[in-house]
Parts: sequence; structure tokens; C-alpha cells
Amino acid sequence: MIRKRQSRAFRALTVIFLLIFQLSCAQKTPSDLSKESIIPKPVTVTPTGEYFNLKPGTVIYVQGETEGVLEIGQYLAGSLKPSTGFKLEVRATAKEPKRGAISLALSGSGQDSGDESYDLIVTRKLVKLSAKTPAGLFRGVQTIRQILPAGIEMPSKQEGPWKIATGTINDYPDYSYRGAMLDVSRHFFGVDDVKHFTDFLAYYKMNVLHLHLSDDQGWRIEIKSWPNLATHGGSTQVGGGKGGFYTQEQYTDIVQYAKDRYITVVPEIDMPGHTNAALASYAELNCDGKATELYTGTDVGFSTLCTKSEVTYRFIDDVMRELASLTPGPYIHIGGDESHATKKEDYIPFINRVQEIVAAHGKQVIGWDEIALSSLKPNAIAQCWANEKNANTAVSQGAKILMSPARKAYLDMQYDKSTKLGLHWAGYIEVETGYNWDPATFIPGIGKGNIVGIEAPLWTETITNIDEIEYMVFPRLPGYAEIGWSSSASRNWEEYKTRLGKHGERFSVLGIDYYQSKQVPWGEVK
Ligand code: TNX
Repeated sequence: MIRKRQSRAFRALTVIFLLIFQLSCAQKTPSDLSKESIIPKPVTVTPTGEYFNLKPGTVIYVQGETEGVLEIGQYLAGSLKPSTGFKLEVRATAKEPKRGAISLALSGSGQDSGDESYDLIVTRKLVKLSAKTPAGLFRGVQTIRQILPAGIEMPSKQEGPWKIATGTINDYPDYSYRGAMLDVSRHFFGVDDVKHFTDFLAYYKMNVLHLHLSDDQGWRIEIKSWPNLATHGGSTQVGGGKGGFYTQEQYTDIVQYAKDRYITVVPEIDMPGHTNAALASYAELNCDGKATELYTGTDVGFSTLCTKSEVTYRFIDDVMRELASLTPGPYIHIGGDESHATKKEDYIPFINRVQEIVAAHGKQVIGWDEIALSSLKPNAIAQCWANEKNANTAVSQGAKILMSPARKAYLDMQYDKSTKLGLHWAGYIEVETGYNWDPATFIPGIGKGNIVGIEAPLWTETITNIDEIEYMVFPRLPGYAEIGWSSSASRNWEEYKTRLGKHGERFSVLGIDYYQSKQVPWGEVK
């Protein structure tokens, strides 16, 4: 009798225990794809209420032939390995597996290589990603990462399980140019830091990395025909540290790393202002024939190349030739901002001539909005950071606009008055301010058809290391990525902030030192 009662109590307890266990598992089991926090927000998500379970035996199947697809499979396997501990096989076969696979396939052929659309179908048996181009597959892979549990980004082995909610996602970007800029001149950042930064862009489906390679405080790219630029001009930075530069080999490594992530590097050589590092390296670039001193302060607008001297144009031609040969992408950025030490009547013919030089080396010009004062080539892009009138002048000349309004998109602006890093000359940019605007209605007279996309620049007068980069970039960068990718009609701050809040856990897992804005509900983060 006693035994029976005991065993009944035991059974009851077991049932309760099992129920609790099941419930807690149910919470961990994703079954509603539409509830996953994907940034940027996809165009359509249709849930089907079940889940796919990623297991050690899951095969990553790739459609063999096209260049890049196998590498994307390997990239996916590589990014899932540390946390799962699975050594997922990447297999290129003609026959697609029926179950237990993540399949990456190109649909159609001969499409525009810039097409980044993708379709993802998740069933209990298969994860099927298809796209017209490898770039589209790569973007879709980021979605797969984001619909796995946050622990998937851990650098060490975790328990799992690794379940993905089933359903369908159809997705494509609103703008073709979605980028961020890193100023490696005011403070120098080594190759590993730049790669780290590039990975952030990749995770949020951005496709341009703009590197601000020269300024008053430092020249950061080796130019073999003018070697002092890097060895002398790159030998310091703001505050007087030792600075640095990329050898052409290192730079090529960065470009390749970005290319493997379907990210185009846009190199910038800022001129005719912001050129003290060059002027200090070569006396002949100065109108008075005297080299300047290296500069480690943070003033702007005091330097200029000698615009009337032929040596200046030989110098620019050499630099552009070498830079173009290191640049697979279509653009070279010529700066052109804040040339307060250059007379307007000198500035205009200077920019016109530099445009010709860039074109002669087969590249398209991007410049800060001031370049609109000159005669823009129809394929030029004016990057609008401050002056709306310049943007309209650029458009009236047939040029396109890249949107980087300082008071919305500058990653070096402080979040609020208490932010220790950064500047605030364009205002404070809290997370909502950075997110809640539309590039297509921001400047009167400039609509979506005039705009190539959006870029968020990180100037680094006050930023000295990767932790500080992370603090300024996160959590704002995902917002800029979403503005570039998701249509303005689909964007809404109230809904976005909840999705962003859930990414807090991912930032933590990725070891990202982010600003815990009070505007965002940070999920599990205390
Ligand atoms: C303005 S934006 C600059 C940069 C500074 C930045 C600081 C632009 C084209 N020029 O030289 O670093 O402000 O926020």
C-alpha cells in the first residue's frame, strides 16, 4: 500500500517534471518564422509552424559549377562550426539531397551580378536557399545565421539544439549601395581590425566598405612611385601615436576579404584639402616648395595641394594608377570636402581635372557633396553629408546621390550628452534618430530615383581601438543597414526597436562592446 502510494506520487511528480521540461523545451523550439528577429527586415516572411533541426550529419549541398558558390558553402560551414562543434560536410553534387541538408543553389543564369535577391525555404527536412547570383546566396546565408539561436555566434562549443523555424522568405534590397566608412587616417587601424569591421557589414547585408585612406594626420596606403607618402606621411596619427599604413599586399588582402563577403571596397584619397600628410611627405606638392610638418591635431580645412602646379597632377595620376590597379570595384573616392584653404576658382578646375584622371584609369568618381560645384561627369556620385544645395546641384548635372547626412548617419556623433567618445557638431544621434528617417524624402527635390543608397561614416578623431569602434557602431549600424535594404513603407521604429533589442544577445555573444541605449528593450541583457 505504502509502496503503491509512493509510486503514484512518484509518477505524478514525473509527469509534472516532464511537463515542465517539455514546456521549457517548447519555448526553445522555434516554430514561428515570422517571430524571428531578422535585420534588415526581409521583404516577405511566411511561417509554416514547424522546425528544421541542424545536426552533425547535416550536409551543406552546393550547386557545383559557378565560381564562389562552393566558397559560400564553406563560409557557412565555417561560421557554424565553433558553436555547434559540427564539421558540416560541404558537398558539390549534381543531385540535391532530399533531407538533412542545407542546399545553396543558383537559379537562372547570366543575371546582373549585382542582384542580391534570394529565396529561402525551410521545411522540416531541408533548408533551401536559392538566388540568381552568388552575392544573393551570401546575403541569404546571413539570414540563416540570424534565424538560428543567438548562441550560434559563440566562439566555443555550445549545447544546442540548433533549430530553425520553417517557412519561406523572399528578400531583396531597396538600394544597391549600402555601406559604412572607416576613417583609418585620423587613427590607424590594422588589417585585423578592418576585417572585423567588414564582418559587421557582412552580417547586416551591407555591400560597401569605404576606407578613408588619407587625411591631414596620416597617409595609409603604400604608393610605390611616391614611397614617402606611407613611410613618412603614415608615421603618426591624432595625438601623436605611431600611426601606420597598409602595404599594397596587406591592402589587397583586405580587398579580397571584403570581396569574399560580396563587399566592394571604395578607397578614398581626400583632396585638395585634408592633404597635410602628403604635403609633409613631398616638398614639391606645396606651392612654396617647402614640406609641412606632420600634423597630429584635429583641425580641418587648413591644407591644400598646389592646384596650379603640374607636379600635383603627375602625383595624382600616379596615385590613381596604383590605387585603380588595387581596386576591383568601380569607384574611387576623391574626397573634395572642406577645402577651405583652396580658392573656389582653383577648386573647380582641380576637381574637373581629377575626375578626368580617375576616368582615365577606368574608375567612377565619388566625392563629398562639395564636388557638385565643379562640372560633374554623369556617372559621378556626390556623397551628401552637409549641404543640401550641393546635392541638388549634383542631381541637376545628372549625377547620383549617396546619402550620408551627418545629423542622421554619422557614426562618430555622440549618442547623447553623456557619451564619452565621439563628437556632436552635427547633433546627438540616439538609436531612434539614426533609424527613423527616409533617404528618399530627406532632401527636398531629391527622390529615390536620384539616390544610389546610404552610407554611415565613422570618423575617428576620438576613436582609437576596435572596442571604441564597436561602441560607436553598435547598435546604430544595423539601423543603417535596414534603411538601405528594407523599403521605407515596411520600416517602423516601434517594431524595429524590439527586433534590435533581440540582437543585443547576438552582440554580446559576438563579443561586441555596444551602447545599451535606453530606447531599446534589450531582451535578456541585464
Ligand atoms: C567633417 S564629413 C569631415 C571630416 C571630419 C568629420 C567629423 C566630411 C566630409 N568631413 O573631416 O572627420 O566632420 O565628424
